[in-house]
Amino acid sequence: MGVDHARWASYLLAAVDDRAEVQAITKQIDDLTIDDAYAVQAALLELQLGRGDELAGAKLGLTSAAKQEQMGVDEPVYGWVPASTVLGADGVVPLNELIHPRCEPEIVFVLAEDLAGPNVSADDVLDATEKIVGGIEVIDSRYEAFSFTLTDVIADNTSAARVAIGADGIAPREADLSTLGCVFEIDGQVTGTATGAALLGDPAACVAMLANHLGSHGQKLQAGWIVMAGACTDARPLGAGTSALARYSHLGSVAISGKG
Ligand code: OOG
Ligand code: MG
Repeated sequence: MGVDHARWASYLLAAVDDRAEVQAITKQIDDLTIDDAYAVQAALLELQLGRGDELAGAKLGLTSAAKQEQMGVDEPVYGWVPASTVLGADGVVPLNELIHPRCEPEIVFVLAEDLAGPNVSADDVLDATEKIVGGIEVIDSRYEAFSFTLTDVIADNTSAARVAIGADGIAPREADLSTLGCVFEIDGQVTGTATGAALLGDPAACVAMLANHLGSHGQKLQAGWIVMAGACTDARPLGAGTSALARYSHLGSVAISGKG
């Protein structure tokens, strides 16, 4: 019998609703393929949209060595950004809505045009981009101990939970993205530094990969969407009173704080 995608989507949505971690899917069944995992992810998104949410964008994850090593998964993953998960300008993250959140710096593309694979290149991405801004993503795996396999994390919409988007930004070719710098600080202490090249050599190439992945599923990135290229440093716990600050060259700074 095949995997029941709708059932696992409900299972993960219940974890979100209950703010309670659940056992990884692959601890319960041993036949979750990558296609199954994306099908669960799609069913989960359908449930969220059915509740009146809208799609604000898409994301990549596990595009840097820092993240792949931290999570023990060595392949990039793709997920969705529901509009309800975009934080307000104050960057306050109410922790009673989340399970065991972590935060990480993100380079974010704001699209001016649709992008549909196949054969989307990094140059095509820059042509279709309105601006590039700094961000901080809050990830919150629905799984016990924030631990998962590749297919588990895909099914769980790549741990997406919240995102803060910076107010400043640059035009697509205003700065070289591979040398764009990021300093990530928790409570005033530097916890990670990276340049854009940490993201598979080029953040725009990551977005191209996502457009090509969606193209192979008959989908596309849409004008007006935000697209996260993946964290360039490892993620850090976001607790009550924690302040996280991502300082970028060219893109300005983004701050969030955990509210207990
Ligand atoms: C998976 C999500 C990864 C990123 O930027 O690498 C991600 C996880 O680490 O829980 O969003
Ligand atoms: Mg991320």
